[in-house]
Amino acid sequence: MSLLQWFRSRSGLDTRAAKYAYADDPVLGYTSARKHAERWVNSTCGYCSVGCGMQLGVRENKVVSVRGNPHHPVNRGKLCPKGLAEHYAIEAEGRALYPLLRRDGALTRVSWDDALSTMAERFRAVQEKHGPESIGVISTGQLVTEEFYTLGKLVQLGIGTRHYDGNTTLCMSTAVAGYKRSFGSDGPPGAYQDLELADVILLIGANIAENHPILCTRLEANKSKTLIVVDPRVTKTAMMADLHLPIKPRSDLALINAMLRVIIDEHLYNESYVDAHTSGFDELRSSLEPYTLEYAAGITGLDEPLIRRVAHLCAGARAPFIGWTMGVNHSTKGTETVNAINNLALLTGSVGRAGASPFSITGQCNAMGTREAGFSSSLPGYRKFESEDHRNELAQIWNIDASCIPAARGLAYPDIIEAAVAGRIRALWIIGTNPIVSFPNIDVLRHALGNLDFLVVQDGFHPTPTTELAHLVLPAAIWGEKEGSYTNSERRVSKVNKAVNPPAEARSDFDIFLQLADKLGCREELFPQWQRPSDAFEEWRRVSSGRLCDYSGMTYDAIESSGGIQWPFTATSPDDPSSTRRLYADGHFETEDTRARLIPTHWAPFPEQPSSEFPFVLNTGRTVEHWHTRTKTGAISILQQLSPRAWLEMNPTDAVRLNLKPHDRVDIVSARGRVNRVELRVTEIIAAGQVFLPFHFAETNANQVTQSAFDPISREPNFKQCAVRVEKSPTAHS
Ligand SMILES: Nc1nc2c(c(=O)[nH]1)N[C@H]1C(S)=C(S)[C@@H](COP(=O)(O)OP(=O)(O)OC[C@H]3O[C@@H](n4cnc5c(=O)[nH]c(N)nc54)[C@H](O)[C@@H]3O)O[C@H]1N2
Ligand SMILES: Nc1nc2c(c(=O)[nH]1)N[C@H]1C(S)=C(S)[C@@H](COP(=O)(O)OP(=O)(O)OC[C@H]3O[C@@H](n4cnc5c(=O)[nH]c(N)nc54)[C@H](O)[C@@H]3O)O[C@H]1N2
Ligand code: SF4
Ligand SMILES: [Mo]
Repeated sequence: MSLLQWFRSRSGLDTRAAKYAYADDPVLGYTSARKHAERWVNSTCGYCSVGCGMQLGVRENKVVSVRGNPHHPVNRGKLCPKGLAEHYAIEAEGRALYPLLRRDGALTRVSWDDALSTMAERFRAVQEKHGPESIGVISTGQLVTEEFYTLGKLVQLGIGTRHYDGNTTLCMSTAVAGYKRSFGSDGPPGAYQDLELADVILLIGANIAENHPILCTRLEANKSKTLIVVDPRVTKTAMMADLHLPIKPRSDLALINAMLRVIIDEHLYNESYVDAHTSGFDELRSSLEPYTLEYAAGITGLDEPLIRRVAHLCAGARAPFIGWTMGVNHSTKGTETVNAINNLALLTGSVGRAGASPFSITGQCNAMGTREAGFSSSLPGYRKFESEDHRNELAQIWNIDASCIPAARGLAYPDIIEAAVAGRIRALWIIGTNPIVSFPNIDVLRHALGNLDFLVVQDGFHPTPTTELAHLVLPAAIWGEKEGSYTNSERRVSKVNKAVNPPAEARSDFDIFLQLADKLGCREELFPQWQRPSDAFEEWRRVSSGRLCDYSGMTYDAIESSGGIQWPFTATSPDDPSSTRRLYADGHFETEDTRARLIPTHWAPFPEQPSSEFPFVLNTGRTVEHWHTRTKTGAISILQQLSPRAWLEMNPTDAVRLNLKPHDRVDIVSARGRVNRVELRVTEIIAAGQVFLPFHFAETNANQVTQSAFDPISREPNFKQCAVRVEKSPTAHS
């Protein structure tokens, strides 16, 4: 489908009318000869983790169009609306063009040399005064793997602080923690093909129709599946389901535990698999004692026979696929819920078989890359900080003393922010994330950033709500302007290529990292003779060799020619590079005894229950047209026109009670703050007692009201529930 056809399907205009209506539009003015490409550059989409292969059409050093790569194994030529419009981000207004240093209160243009010398001097001065660990670094899931690998070494070994984390802790850290506890290592075991091969697909808190649209086409292709969607809202994905379970917020753990109990009590589990490949069955069984159908029905709001039916469907399936995303991860009970999902997969012997997998659908284009290579929550190659052997291995490859490598991970993202509030973190470097929109309970973050001696923000756009607060802004090249690789949700490594030069003085993150290393005097030791991302890739291949995420058999050429290669892929991997690979197919896991762990988990009510003062549960999330904090999609006119402002979904019964009408402007108020003048949508998509607000819009920022509550294991925020009231906005301003 072309972007124009897609727009027509949303706008109700026929193609000719749409073309006419937008003939003068700089984005939709399609027929212009300027849009005919002179050459096409293969690359991978830079938005979501599906990892679609695409080709960028270049004319006169501008990217004038994009199209799906018909030979790419992920998307076979298809792209979603964001992908189809991605090239507009490159030329969008608001790109960061020059390094800017705050002088007398104002951000002032400086040379790169000045910018990076100042950064190195200020960081060293802060460290001298307050200790080496008074520096924090927060990165992203949106750089290329080569950049993550370089940044990790630079931060941990060059700057010398452990307090390094990323926006992935707002996103995937729960899945990571859950996989590590159950299977002994991070790494989603399955493959996208499983969506086509499964006979039962259970999606929990994952709205893939909006957020992973091209993955959704695989669901549609599978005509013989039973699709079960667990989501408190009737999302577009729920509308596709055979069974939608409109579960009460954060009651998933009670649902899954009751299913596990049915499966054990009725002896529906795969006894030989459990005996041969798991540990902890007896403890799991006794922990499930309270989870009768009656108890779970009371907590979840679902009927007892329905819960039993879903348990039978999963246990009786030939190949059950269990996928989840933020409806699970964004919770103080997130890690435990992931463990319960893994328990379900293990009891039915459904890990790493064709069609069967407990599969965390990741979010950002390269959240996986930072997990593999990043050196923040693990040592590179999923190695453990605590393991002396692992530290020794790395020290040998890097030719450094093992004592330089930290033996415990540093603070996680929310704890770095708390340390900044407390004055223990004095300088912060933020790369490729926009926390003033995306971090929960934003006033705490504002306070933290206001406390710092020095704040560096490295972004492709300026001004953003976060760059505006910086002492130093470093302008970065973005997707389309740099080279490297991304890993998608199914562990497929795909090539990212440069089509055009970055604007003005913007530089790739890779170049910025190496030049800062120069200023810090550690370039030769850490990055000997490195010039290009391929130098980092070559070292990373060696570092990953022998690990679960083994890249040793990959080369840039092989990745390019096959469209993408799933790890593990060694030099002796016998099969075709583009073929499908799964983890743990032999039932051997990454634990010490090779058995997967069945882990007891316990449901508890979510923090901040509704009260008479704040009677609604606020749910927050996404829409298909926008990407996160909208630095990119907000500047793309077609996407912005389709979804120009935030809205609040409210059930008709609540709207009647509050005397509110569709399109009224409402304020959303929590114990922490207020979001003003959001358009009301009265809709049965949302259940009574709950409201939903997208978090994309800085001007009506959902995180003004969300809470500082974090999963004790993964440190991920509880973004999906907090207590609010809804008031009609004062008419004086309308
Ligand atoms: N268009 C678009 N696509 C994106 C992104 C984007 O910004 N825009 N971002 C990417 C990223 S980084 C991510 S992480 C993914 C996120 O992808 P998703 O996780 O699909 O996105 P969300 O809308 O945050 O949340 C998913 C669903 O969780 C449900 N939910 C809320 N509370 C509960 C609960 O208690 N239980 C259950 N079972 N469900 C609940 C919500 O109602 C929502 O429908 O999307 C990726 N793709
Ligand atoms: N209430 C609520 N809050 C949420 C969520 C929710 O569901 N509800 N979801 C959470 C989740 S899952 C996520 S992943 C986060 C996302 O939150 P953020 O990471 O803050 O969102 P982005 O808008 O993707 O920010 C990426 C930034 O990097 C810049 N950028 C893009 N490409 C490059 C590059 O190549 N180099 C550099 N240096 N910069 C670049 C962009 O301009 C942008 O400013 O939000 C979280 N916050
Ligand atoms: S589904 Fe994701 S990766 Fe594919 S085109 Fe859309 S945003 Fe890009
Ligand atoms: Mo995310």
